[in-house]
Amino acid sequence: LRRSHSKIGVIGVPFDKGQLKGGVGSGPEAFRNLGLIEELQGLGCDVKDFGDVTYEQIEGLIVKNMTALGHIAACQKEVSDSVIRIINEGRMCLTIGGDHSCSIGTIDGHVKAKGNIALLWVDAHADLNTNATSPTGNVHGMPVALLAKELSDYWPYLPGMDWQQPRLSIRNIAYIGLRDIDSYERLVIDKFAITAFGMEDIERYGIIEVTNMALRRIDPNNNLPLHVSFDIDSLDALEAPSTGTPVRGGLTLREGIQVMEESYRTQRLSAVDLVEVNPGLGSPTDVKITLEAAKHIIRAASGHSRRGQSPENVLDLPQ
Ligand code: Z70
Ligand code: MN
Ligand code: MN
Repeated sequence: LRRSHSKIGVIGVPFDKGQLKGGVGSGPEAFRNLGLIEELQGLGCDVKDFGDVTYEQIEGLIVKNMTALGHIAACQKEVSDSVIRIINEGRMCLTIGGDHSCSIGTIDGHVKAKGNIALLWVDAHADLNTNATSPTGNVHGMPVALLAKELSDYWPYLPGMDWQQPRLSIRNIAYIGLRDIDSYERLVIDKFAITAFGMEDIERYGIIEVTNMALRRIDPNNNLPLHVSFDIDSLDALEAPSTGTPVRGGLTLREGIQVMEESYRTQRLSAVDLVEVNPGLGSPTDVKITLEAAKHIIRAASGHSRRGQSPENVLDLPQ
């Protein structure tokens, strides 16, 4: 019944300043070299490549325990503007990172274009630190805290970030795949009762049930545009080794695909981020495995079904 004729707009965000390891900025190039755009077109999608986001850093933005804010502020503003443009063209926005600070921009743009949205954050990490709780000062560990309305009082004024306001309620955010959570992140999850499914919940209920429980919680009326922010380190380190902070005991690729298939089934999947693939880490085989895993996730997000698909407008095989 469903055909993979998604209208998709792709942006690359070759951004690595949200954490300290080089290489994650070459994610977009690696996916393009792998033929990602052509592959999605081959699935029957109407794909428009909006190219890679560029920016000029703002000098002199200093905030305590927040590394490279001048890069974050400038780049994520551009990302947000690109996402608005793509969504307003009626396309699902696929963002290829880059580290996870890219989602500051993608979610900001998505909310500005569509109003309220539901957000699935698929990650080993909660990315829920403020600059006051972060053990590292790395902004890729902070995007959810920047986006959440309930946490706005816990931030100082952030110069350069006036375009970015906390626009999402915690009620519309759910986690899947958590297994490496800082102590203050745990406190915030408990204090605000954030919907958070860790690996133990996936063990108990299975990934399909977990995904649907998460979707029901963040969008009880089944009417919100859905944003899936997929950190490749949600997958087990054996499935996706080329990432900055691999964590064992994670999702299988099959479970990751299933999250995306269930998300696509809502018919409201409106934006997807695929972040934290670092082609500079690990052996060539590690890189290949990681890129291929990510490609399967993206294919599922684009409507590809593992059941396969018979040819269009054809009822019989040729004689
Ligand atoms: C830690 C922090 C993080 C990804 C590591 C780590 C966050 N909680 N996110 N790798 N993708 O620095 O805040
Ligand atoms: Mn992350
Ligand atoms: Mn992560």
